[in-house]
Amino acid sequence: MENQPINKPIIYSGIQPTGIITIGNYIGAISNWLKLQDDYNSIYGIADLHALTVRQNPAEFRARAMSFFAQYLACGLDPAKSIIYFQSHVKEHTELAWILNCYTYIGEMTRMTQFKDKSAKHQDNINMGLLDYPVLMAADILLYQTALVPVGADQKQHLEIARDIANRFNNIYSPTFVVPEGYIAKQGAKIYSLQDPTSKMSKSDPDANAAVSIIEDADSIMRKFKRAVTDCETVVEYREDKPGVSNLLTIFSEMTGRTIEDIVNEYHDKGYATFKQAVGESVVERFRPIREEYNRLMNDKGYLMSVAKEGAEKAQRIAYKTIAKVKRKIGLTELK
Ligand code: AQP
Repeated sequence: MENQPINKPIIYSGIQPTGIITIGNYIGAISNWLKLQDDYNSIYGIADLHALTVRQNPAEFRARAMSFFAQYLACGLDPAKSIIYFQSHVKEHTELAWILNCYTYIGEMTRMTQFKDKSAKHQDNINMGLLDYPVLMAADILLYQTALVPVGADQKQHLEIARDIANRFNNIYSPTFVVPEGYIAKQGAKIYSLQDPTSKMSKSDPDANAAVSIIEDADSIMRKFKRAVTDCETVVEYREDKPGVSNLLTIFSEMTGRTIEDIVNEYHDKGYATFKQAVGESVVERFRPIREEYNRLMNDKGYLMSVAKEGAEKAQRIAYKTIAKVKRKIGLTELK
């Protein structure tokens, strides 16, 4: 990234190290990161601080964060082109989040859909972090003067809040933050659960058949696609009243680069069993090299740590400039 022209706009995105990285995360987020990493100065974080909003087993959490980091690299994120790092390694995230808290209203946070959903799911642990999640996300984005945030459709509301906070701060003081735009792809922005095709594929779904990991073994992938919920018709068509089949068509199209129309033409009357088999195979083939590279990388923890260290150092150099500017603007005393 340091070799790239500094005037390239900045991209920021991340995934929380919870559950598994699903094919939904890949299609909705990571595949776009890969497309964009040549044209932008990209920064991709493991959002480990965000993951603390839900109780984690420390040993499993540490292992999962490293596994996610290896999966980022195995997918093709390139440390020579992009900054790839752990959010918790750059202390400016929490520093800016605290400051931005003072420019965010409680009512804005309590109306967030994700807060409502997660509060319902974790009723025994509705902590301040869960409420504050979007402010930390705003801090992640604004810290790097991000122009573009490639995310899935479910993050649109959080992105809007980040824009509101940036505008509010800029209006009170003077232009300080770049106001970020979202990048939400037209197709694949929301991949649905294989068991309930009206709700999104979630990486912490307690039903193991609902989501597929990008490093899952071939047999398990095939089994899940064979069991995918469809409907009681037999025709393969992309229609609103056929959410299961439509979801499988989107996945198939994303895996192969073929248009949905082309796939429908081929599978329209072939029956669901043949269709599901083909979708499963396309997923297995697409992720086979990623899984192999992931296994190789996980045997080289020294390399993974060196990439993480370099990423954190580069990220911090940018973050430090923003936080210094913010502190100056709001009137905190500088140590000279
Ligand atoms: N189903 C999806 N389709 C398309 N994009 C998706 N994203 C998430 N799910 C889909 C995008 O992936 C990025 C990371 O999001 P996240 O870390 O919030 O993961 P998640 O899968 O959305 O997490 P869950 O399901 O809420 O589980 P927990 O609670 O464990 O984190 C984002 O860009 C998101 O839009």
